[in-house]
Amino acid sequence: MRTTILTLIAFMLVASPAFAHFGMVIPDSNVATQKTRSSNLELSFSHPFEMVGMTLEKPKQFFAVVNGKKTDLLPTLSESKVMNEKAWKTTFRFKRPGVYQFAMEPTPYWEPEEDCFIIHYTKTYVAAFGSEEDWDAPAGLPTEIIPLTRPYGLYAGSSFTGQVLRNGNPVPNAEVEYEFYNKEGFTAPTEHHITMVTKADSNGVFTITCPKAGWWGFAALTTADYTITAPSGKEKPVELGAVTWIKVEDFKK
Ligand SMILES: [Cu+2]
Repeated sequence: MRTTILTLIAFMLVASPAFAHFGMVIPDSNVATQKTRSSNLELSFSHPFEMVGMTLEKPKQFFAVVNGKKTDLLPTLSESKVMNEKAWKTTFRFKRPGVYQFAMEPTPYWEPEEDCFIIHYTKTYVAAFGSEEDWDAPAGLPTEIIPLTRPYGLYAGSSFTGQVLRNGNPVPNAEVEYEFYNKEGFTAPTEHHITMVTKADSNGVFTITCPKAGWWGFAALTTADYTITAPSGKEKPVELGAVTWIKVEDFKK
């Protein structure tokens, strides 16, 4: 009896961090104004609702795209901690108006529990100095979500519609996992409320409603058409994530 309970507890300890992980690129604000001309960005690989961190090795790429121009920000990253695990940070100073996309390509993450590698191409948006330009432009990632809803200036309770692309083509029936960045420590009513799931239609288009003010992450998951050699020497599949983070806000008085 005791052994059974201990086994069960051990299983739960192992199993509990198995909820979805998300690449995360989170700025301290998704709007830059003349008053706040810069933004601090945090890059991590985490379980955002449970606030459990994982290790993010130095990304392969990290860049800003605005008005079709790409700026390499990899050299500006310095190591930091998010949720007690290795993460990265930088400060970006906005010089001209535009909708800036910040995009990260992490190094492949070997996940023994899922017997696969994970690569989450992760991006977010900062609108600088009132810009409304090109918020639906691709960042140029191998897989990404193209917003059909402007991805900033949203209220809590708004819905967000996006299209999942892979190599520039829509991904029919793509599975999209989504989670809330649970900084205030809310408790999920059931385990199903930690990671929620929706499916895209035949054009790769999905809609998700964000019921609470804060950051929401959407991860459209597909399997790569290539494999990577695992530490065991065996070839293993690669989960690709097209991850987008948006912020929704409460009304203010
Ligand atoms: Cu994980």
